Amino acid sequence: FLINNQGLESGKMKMCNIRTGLDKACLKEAIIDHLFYKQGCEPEGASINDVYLAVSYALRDRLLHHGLKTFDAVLEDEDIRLVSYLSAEFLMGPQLGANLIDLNIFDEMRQAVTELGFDFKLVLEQEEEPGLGNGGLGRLASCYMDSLASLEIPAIGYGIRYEFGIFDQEIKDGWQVEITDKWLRYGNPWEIARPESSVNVYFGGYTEQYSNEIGKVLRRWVPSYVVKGIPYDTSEMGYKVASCNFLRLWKSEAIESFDFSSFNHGDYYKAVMDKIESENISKILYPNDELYVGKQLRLKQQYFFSSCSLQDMMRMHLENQGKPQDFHKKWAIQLNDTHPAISVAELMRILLDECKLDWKTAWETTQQTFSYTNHTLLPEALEKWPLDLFKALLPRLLEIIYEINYRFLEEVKRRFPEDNNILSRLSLIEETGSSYVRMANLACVGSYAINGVASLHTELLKKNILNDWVSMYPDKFYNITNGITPRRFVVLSNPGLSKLITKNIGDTWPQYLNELKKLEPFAYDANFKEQFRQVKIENKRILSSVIKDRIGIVVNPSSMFDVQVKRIHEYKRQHLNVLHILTLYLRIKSNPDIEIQPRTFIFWGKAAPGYFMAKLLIKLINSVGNLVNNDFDVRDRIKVVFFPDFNVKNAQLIYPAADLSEQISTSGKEASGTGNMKFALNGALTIGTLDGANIEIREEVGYENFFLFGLTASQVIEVKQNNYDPRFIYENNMELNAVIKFINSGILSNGDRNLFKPITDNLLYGDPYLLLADYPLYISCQDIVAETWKDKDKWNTMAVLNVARMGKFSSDRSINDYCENIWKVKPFKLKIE
Ligand code: OAK
Repeated sequence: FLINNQGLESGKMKMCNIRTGLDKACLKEAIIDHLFYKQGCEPEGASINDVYLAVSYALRDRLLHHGLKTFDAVLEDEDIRLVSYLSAEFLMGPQLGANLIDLNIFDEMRQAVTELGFDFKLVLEQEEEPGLGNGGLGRLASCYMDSLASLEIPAIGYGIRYEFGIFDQEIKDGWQVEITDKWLRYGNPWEIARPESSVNVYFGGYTEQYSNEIGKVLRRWVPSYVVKGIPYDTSEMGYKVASCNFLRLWKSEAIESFDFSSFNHGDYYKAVMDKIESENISKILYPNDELYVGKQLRLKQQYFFSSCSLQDMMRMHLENQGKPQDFHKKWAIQLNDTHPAISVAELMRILLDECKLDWKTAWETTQQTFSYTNHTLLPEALEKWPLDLFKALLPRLLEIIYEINYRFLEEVKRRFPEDNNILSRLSLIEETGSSYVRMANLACVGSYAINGVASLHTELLKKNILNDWVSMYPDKFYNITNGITPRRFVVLSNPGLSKLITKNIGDTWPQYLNELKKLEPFAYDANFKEQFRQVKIENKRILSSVIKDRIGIVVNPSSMFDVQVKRIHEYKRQHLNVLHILTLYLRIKSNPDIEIQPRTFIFWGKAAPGYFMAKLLIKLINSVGNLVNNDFDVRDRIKVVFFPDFNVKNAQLIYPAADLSEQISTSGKEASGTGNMKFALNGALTIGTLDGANIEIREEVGYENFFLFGLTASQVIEVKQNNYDPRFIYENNMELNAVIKFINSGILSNGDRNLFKPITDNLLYGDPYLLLADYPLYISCQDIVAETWKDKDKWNTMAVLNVARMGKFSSDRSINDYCENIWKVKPFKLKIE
């Protein structure tokens, strides 16, 4: 089949391939065909959803050709090692636009749809995105899938096909309300179910000893129930290349639609309950971001998708005449945090119990298969499963973990005969009163490589939570700084900027993001800067009109858009931003004619449903908005907007429209951040602490093009060790004092002086995230921001330099790092004749 962009040559009749043709005429035919045969309607009677589905099916046909060819070739070739990215979350975002960009037929499709009489923008908006992730970790997984495909690295992403993804957020009376995310309700045209590749996953029961044919004593698992995993595949096309990977997500089902034995015995209820219990496993994504909640269902989810995925990989490997002990030569498995870490024990189970390898061989194979990425420095995010729960659910796995632990601790003893404490710290089992299985330890012992996601993060991991592992395995550690895909986060979401860049430096920058360096001279070119400014203002107008339509607040597109979008979390310090807003507000109140640079403060983000403080913070932001936006004295100079429902679709609107990016976490808490990269790449300037990838962004864009404030990670530790007293700061800083008192004055809360006390008390008595320590530095830095904003020419120069110097943060660079240093895999260039 053909992969080209040739339109019909005028005057010549050319048959078009309705499944693969990429020109406008073929696309039109394909859409009409799908409208008729899939949706059962003629174009005249089609709803916008019919059109969206028909367009998507037409596109899926084209992707499938690439995908099937790729995997036919790579599975058979014994020299090719594939990457398997195991992740409990993939925050994919809308598929249609991204796939059109990858296939390089965005304009052709737009014309085809328009000529058929439909509104292309509405068609794009029709898509309900799969929100199968919470935030950073899940979105990173999807950026990496995009880069793997674009770099032609054969790969499969494995995860869970949650029926309900991350909740939709509504705001009622200033409070967050969670609504079930029914993303599948109108069908998902991108996936293909493959029931013939289903696998069984076992749970419960007990283990026992038995003798095999030659009298060897072995152990086996006698489980008490079984669940079926059905794979659903979504193509993951590379940008302007022929090869195509896929994402394989597992849905859980009961093994029989009815338990007939219970049914025949009259236990109808139990029969139906078993079915429901099995299907519950892939029902819902846990909405907690960096907060571990030890729920049994969550452990079931983790084991379910790990086991399904490993069985699937092993099946493909054996079908292609691979030997079990060579599994690692075919598959490099990346563990996206500890959620799939149970895979280490599961691969051992498969190699020992099913493939009948001896322990030593099985362990060598396992240890050469896995690598592990850590994504957090928060102790409360570290997963450890209560031993009893683990044993009841996965008795054979626990037995294997005990054996791994026994052998490992023997090795530790040999290495550190003098040090008794190191044994208990490195043990896979925690025994502090209650006993737990430590998932990070399992991941560390079972992997040949361990990495953090930004330089500072890796350093802190090595210094603190994984320090003993460094003593044990110094060569296992790597840093791989995160990245983002420029295809989705510039080409698709910021067409104005993309065109401007392409016009000046050519069109290869989305593949080779370092080429943006060629923009540097334009930072001093008045003509270019004027066009750059126009692109930004147009993006701000678009966002302003969306804000007006959705929440009814009118904002001024020429004010500075000061944006903080990310999960709501105390360590991310949305409340520090609020303290600044109230500082400005009180300055205005005490002198209404004071000069204030007009600013629109935009917040966007979800709070975990059980996280009280985060939810109260949302209420605080909305209360401040209510006050400030309607205060006569403010005269629209500052506006505060809390935009509900942060997801990828909305994110694509916001990054291109931001002037100032708030990256203000307490130093040493944010592992990397990736929103910081999306903003800077779209020409926003950053106000930020020396935390996560901010440090590297600042190094790249230049210190003079970054607004830095705050304590460093080591100062944070020092301050805490030296009896930090937030009240002292409160009592000695007049502006801060007034702001805190104002929050509790009742003015923000209909006279209720207690509503926000949990927030202010937390700041005054403890302040674990050091907001008050950083407050004076933050406020002076914000004053510098405002001063700089006055000089628009200077601001634009800084913004252009930010764009020009962000090449390092392409996820292609991150994936190349993984390929070269960790996975040792090479591209496979699919040729399509
Ligand atoms: C979520 C659950 C458990 C552990 C970590 C996370 C998570 O989302 N971490 C985030 O990962 C991103 C991708 O590496 C980082 O950019 C964020 O800093 C980190 O908070």
